[in-house]
Amino acid sequence: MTTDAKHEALRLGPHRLPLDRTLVMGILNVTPDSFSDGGQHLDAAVAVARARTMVGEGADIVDVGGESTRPGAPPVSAEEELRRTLPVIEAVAAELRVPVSIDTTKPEVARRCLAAGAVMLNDIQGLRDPAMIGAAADAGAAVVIMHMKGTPQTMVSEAAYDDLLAEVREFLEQQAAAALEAGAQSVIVDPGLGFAKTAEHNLTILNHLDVFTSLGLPLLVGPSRKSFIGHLTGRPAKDRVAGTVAAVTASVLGGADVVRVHDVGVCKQAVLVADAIRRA
Ligand code: HH2
Repeated sequence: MTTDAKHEALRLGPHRLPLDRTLVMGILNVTPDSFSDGGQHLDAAVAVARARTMVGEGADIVDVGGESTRPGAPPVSAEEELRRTLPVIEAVAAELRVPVSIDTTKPEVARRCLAAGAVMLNDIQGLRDPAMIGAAADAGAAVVIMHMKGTPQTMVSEAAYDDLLAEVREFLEQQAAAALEAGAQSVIVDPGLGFAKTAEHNLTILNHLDVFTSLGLPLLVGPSRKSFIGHLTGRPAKDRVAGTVAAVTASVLGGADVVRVHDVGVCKQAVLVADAIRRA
């Protein structure tokens, strides 16, 4: 893959999002046990209302997830994940003008959600399952390739690297090449803050985002409310908004094209300012 390929816009099904500014992806967890907002949007009507609010606050993409990926989270069946996410995806895609993303590692969930109106596949396993590449390519969807090692059950013990930045970059480069070859529409890479990473690893990544922008692909960064912010501030997950704003600002200044956040309103403000500084 070339390291200086141009990416002027994300193509997500019928949507085209120009990348002349940093985009905000709003997180919509339809789960009982997500680490910071579990149980808040389990009811489909509540979830759709939350999506409406996020779009009103400036979300460019809504990312729907039906399985928590926090360390040690119990796996959920495809059936249960679909029961949680499908009605929300159908309703949000029908009502709101923004592209909808499905955050899943399961090909069956990916295929059904992409058929129901999602136009982006966000895979925290980085398309390690080849069937995920097929699901995205067949649907003409965009994909987010995130780096992690192991699974949410094992990842804490796998947070060890000989060369963190080089290893994460190499994984993203390989997986992106496979996805592009298979015909995925837009391919976005994400170093996976908090996934098989210590607090120090996350800070190193945030301070060296140029290692990933040099891949020449759109870059997504997801620091929102994560434990490295708690590690630095001593604050619980629900009280990490200011720390998240700092990490979002660093992400934008470091070259992120998309930031994935829970607190869309405040983060949008930070993105608008940081983005203007970056491009001044
Ligand atoms: N982080 C989480 C989930 N999905 N996807 C991408 N691409 N990047 C991320 O950093 C990322 C992600 C974890 O956050 P959250 O969805 O709030 O928590 P949970 O997995 O507990 O639902």
